Order: sequence, then C-alpha cells, then structure tokens
Amino acid sequence: MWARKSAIAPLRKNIPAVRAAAVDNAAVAKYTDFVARSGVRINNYIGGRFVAPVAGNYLDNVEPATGEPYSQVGDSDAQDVERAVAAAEEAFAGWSRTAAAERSRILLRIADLIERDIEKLARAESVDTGKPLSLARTLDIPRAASNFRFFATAILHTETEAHVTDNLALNYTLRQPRGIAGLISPWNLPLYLLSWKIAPAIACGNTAVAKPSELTPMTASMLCELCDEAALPAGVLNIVHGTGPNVGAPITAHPKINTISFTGGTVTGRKVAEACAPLFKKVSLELGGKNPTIVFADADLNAAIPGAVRSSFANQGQVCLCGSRIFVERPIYQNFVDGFIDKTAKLRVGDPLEPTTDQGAIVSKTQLDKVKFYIELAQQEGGRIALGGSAPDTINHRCRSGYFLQPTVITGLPVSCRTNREEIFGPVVSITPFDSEEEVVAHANDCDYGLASSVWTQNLSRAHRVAEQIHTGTVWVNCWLLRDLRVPFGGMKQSGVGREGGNEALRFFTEPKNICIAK
Ligand code: TXE
Repeated sequence: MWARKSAIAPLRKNIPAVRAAAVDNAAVAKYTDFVARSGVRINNYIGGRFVAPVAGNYLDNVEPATGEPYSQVGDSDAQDVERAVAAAEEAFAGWSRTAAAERSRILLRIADLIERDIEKLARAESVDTGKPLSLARTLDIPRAASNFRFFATAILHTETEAHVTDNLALNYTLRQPRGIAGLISPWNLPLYLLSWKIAPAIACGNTAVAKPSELTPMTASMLCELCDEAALPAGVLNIVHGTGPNVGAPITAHPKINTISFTGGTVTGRKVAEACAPLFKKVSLELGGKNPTIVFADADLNAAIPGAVRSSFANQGQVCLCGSRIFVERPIYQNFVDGFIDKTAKLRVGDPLEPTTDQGAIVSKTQLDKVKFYIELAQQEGGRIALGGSAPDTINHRCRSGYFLQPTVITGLPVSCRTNREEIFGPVVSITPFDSEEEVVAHANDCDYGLASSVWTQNLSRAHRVAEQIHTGTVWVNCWLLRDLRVPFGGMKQSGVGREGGNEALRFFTEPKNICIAK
C-alpha cells in the first residue's frame, strides 16, 4: 500500500505539471487528493534534501475526519536530530552573514509561494487536522504567508541603541543571530504556528531544526518544498518528523541548539523547560489557556453573541486562545444563553472538505476522548448540558468513523470546579452569571492559566479598568483573535514564558552585545 521510502520527494518532484496548474482548482484538488490518499511517506528535510529517518521507521498519519491512516510520517530519533544539527551548523556560517536584504528577499518569495499554493496547502491542512477547509483557506494558510512577509520586512527596519558616556566612550548595541534554534510546534494550527517560529528565527540569521506535531506533519513538509523553490540555502531550515520523546526531547537536550521556541501543552512545556535549564538555553513557551469571555449587561449582543460563539468554537475549540469560560452579567444572562445556544445550534458539523461545514473533526481519538471525559465530569460537578454533548446526528459516509463532536454548552457549574479550571481544548464552554465587576474579575483571575481574555461592554472606562485587572497576556475588547503581528503575544502563569511577535520575536532570536569604545 505504501509508496517507496522518501516517496514524498520523487512524488512531488515528478508532478511539476500540477504546480503549474495550481490555478486550476480541479487539478489542485486532484493533486491533493492524490497526495493525501496515495499513501505518501513524509520524510525529514535535512540539508536541503528529503531523507528517510536513519532507522527507517514510520508512523501512520491518520485523517481525523475518517479515523483512517492516509499517509505515513517519519518516526525519527536522535540520530536524525544529530544530522539536522550538523546541517544547521554548517549553514549557519553563511546564513548568519547573509545581508538582511537577501534574507528578506528569500522570505518574501516563500510568502509568495505559500499564497500561490494556498488551495493545495489549505486542503492538505484540512485533511491533516480535521479543520474545515474554509478555515484553513481563510485563517491558517494566509497567516503563514503573513508570518513570513512580516518578518521579511521587519528585519529591514530594525534600529539599534547607542549610548554616549560623557566624554569617555561611545556604546552601541549589536543584536546578532544566536545560532541554531529548536522550534517545536503543535497540531492545532500546524503551518500557522510553525511559520510563526521559523520566519523570525531565520529572518534574524539563525538556522533552525524544527519539529511539527507528529499528528499533523503534512504542511510542514510542503513548506520545505516551497523553501527549496525559493532557493533558501540548504541547512538553514531542517525539519525532523517524529514524536515528542524521540525527536522533541533530543532537540531540547542538544548542546548545540541554544534557543528553544515551543508551543504546546503546559505539561509538555514544563518538560521542555526542565530540559533546557541545565544547558542555559533561551526558551520561549506558549502553552495552554482557560480563557474567560466576560459579557457585561451593556454589551451589544448583536456583536457579543456571534463573537462569543466564534471565540468558543473556532477550529472546534482547539485554539489556545479560545474562550472556554463565559461569564455573563445576571440581568442579561438568560437572554444571552438563549441567543448563544440558538446561534451555536446553527453551526454545521460535518466533513471538513465540504464548503458548508463550520465544525470539522477533533484532531485525534485521544483528544476526542479527553473532551468527552470533561463533558462527563461537568455533569458530575453539577453542570447541565444545555446543548450538544455527543456525536452529531448525521455525518456523511466518508466520515462515519471520524472524530466528531457537537459544540457543547454547559450551564449551572460552580465557578471553581475542575471543568472550569482545566484546559479541555475542544468544542466545550461553560456559561456562568455574575453580579458585579469585582466578582467577575476575581472569577476570571481564579485560574492557573493567563493567556487571553475578551471583554464585551460599551462602557469604555470599564473596558480599560477591567482589562488592566485581568491576568492574561492579551485582552480583547469587543472583539476576538484580532491580531496585529507587531504586538507582544503570549501568556503568564501556566500559559507560558516570554512573548512572540514583533520586536519581542526579533529580540528573542538575537543576542544583544554592548560594544564600548573609549574616546
Ligand atoms: O501537545 P504537546 P499535545 C494543549 C491542549 C492539548 C494538550 C496536549 O490542552 O490537549 O496541550 O496536546 C512535542 N519534548 N495544547 O499532545 O504534547 C509534540 O510532539 C519536546 C495547547 O499536542 O504539548 C508536539 O510537536 N517536545 C497548545 C508539541 O510538543 C515534545 C496547542 C506539542 O505537543 C515533548 C496544542 C517533549 N518531551 C495543545 N513531548 C497551544 N498552546 O496552542 C511532546 N513534544
């Protein structure tokens, strides 16, 4: 059933016609279906070449919408990480001295190629993750292009500092590339989050050893094709596929990788931090969240209800920024609940590839079982399932064995129960009334996480006052997931350490050096 080893490379190389026909959606669809269904093997990309894992092992790559393996991905290990580090080390000498304008040109070309192949990438992302094709096409893939474009131009406009010490000396600060960056990304927004790390890391002149989630490797591999086509020098970007323990851990433990950028769960984030500490690595951790959505009585419900439905269930609730705890001021509580349920009930759960689908599949059986566990727990903790809670009534034949769940709304829970404190990471929200601003701020902050929050009110001074008091890295007011790539992005408490985006990323991926010259 499976094609030859490293089939992904010859397969892709042998079908340039499809690339030329990328404007012909039917051809692209055929190509992706062919790639997605013909049992390709996703190999590592090391030193500019697609290569099989040294040990020759592969993992099944399951399509969440069908529950069936549809391709294979390299099950690499420390030997493969070693080869990637050697390639990255060799490339660093030249890449770190490449002019910013040249680095910028190559990254802009990668962005152009992502946009050229948006249909192919979106379909591959949808098949790999279970998310609706429409979401991959409008969110994931465009954002990946934006990530490359943003940092390609940011490096052309960096400023540095100089300090004159009386008549004694001139000080100036250099910000130099750090070396090899280890980049580890999760399964929920595969290309979106992997490119959010790769782009700034290599824009700043570093080289990279990256590991996407073993659950969703496809678009990372396709990105390597595009980097090849953009003539990114061999060894600047290396991608090693495989599991956390077999590949992720060797990356975090490798003495020649001095910078680690990780996005994933808090439990794993702790392991990454433990591995990096003894080696004094620079570490950025973007972890889980249990984000509050606060709706005051004066909110515009015509905006707040659709906004809260979107922030609750986008990507099947599998976004670290999703609002999973909704607090509504008591005078409008029932009105809000009715409107929220009415809007949520209209979401169409179905085959991710169908254009009418709003909610696709959960990424894996393990994740689906985790979410179902919390729905059971919620009922044991006194919650009432006001909507959803089980598999959809109808699903097409192709998806009969897929990992689907209705968007689920729970009311009546105590504020501090486990369901309201632990990250579920699925299409499940609780809605709870509150009576005062002080009370709801206390509820919002009564949480081990501190990633994001959204506040719906038309009272501007209250918006500022509440936003200042909430312990999250991002507070959206009357909006959600409105992103400006220049702003600091990340969380506090168990949601992570450090910030990504804009100058925060440029500073993370460079080493400041003060040079003091006596007059
Ligand atoms: O994440 P993991 P998973 C949350 C969400 C989810 C939970 C677990 O609640 O249920 O995390 O999801 C690699 N050293 N988020 O299992 O394990 C792993 O291979 C180095 C929130 O996907 O954190 C993958 O590439 N790397 C999150 C990446 O880490 C290791 C998005 C993330 O895997 C490793 C996804 C190790 N020891 C899940 N073990 C967000 N903040 O957006 C695993 N990995």
